[in-house]
Amino acid sequence: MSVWIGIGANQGDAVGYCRQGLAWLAQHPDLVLLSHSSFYRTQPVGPIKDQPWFINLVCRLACRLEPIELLELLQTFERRAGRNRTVQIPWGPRPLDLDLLFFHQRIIQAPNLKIPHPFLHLRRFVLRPLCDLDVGMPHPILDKTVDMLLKEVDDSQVVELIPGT
Ligand code: PH2
Ligand code: MG
Ligand code: MG
Repeated sequence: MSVWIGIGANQGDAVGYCRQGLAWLAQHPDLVLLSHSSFYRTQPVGPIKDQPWFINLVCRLACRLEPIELLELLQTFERRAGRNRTVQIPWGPRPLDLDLLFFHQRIIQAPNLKIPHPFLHLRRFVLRPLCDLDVGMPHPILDKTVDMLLKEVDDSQVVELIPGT
């Protein structure tokens, strides 16, 4: 039982922004960074294919915040990395993306916050690193473990391990 964040970046020093994102999470007084997956180089998924490949990983936190407070904090970190949502193309390039994937086994369907993340079961770049840390974690809506979801996901999405990360 913990909170899971997906980290992504595909602008500038993407590995550096991901490391910075981890550091900001680790330094926050209401969070404990418990572990993170390896880093992966991943092919863009979604409507915009013509953009740089992403760096993706996931991490696991202990968290004293409510989900909405954590969402606001993640958005603060994204802005600190130079992200400006008002001028950014949805699904397009971004210096740092911090997505709330799971909040324990809670299900939240608010207009501004959906947990589990509504697309995570369709994304190899999320499922592959999740399986590094906990293959047996259940998806609270789909009632399948993350390794079952990884076996079912579209395997044409290229996800390459970056050795040594
Ligand atoms: N994020 C998106 C859209 N497409 N593709 C990859 N490989 N990795 C991402 O993090 C990603 C994406 C929107 O957030
Ligand atoms: Mg996001
Ligand atoms: Mg995202």
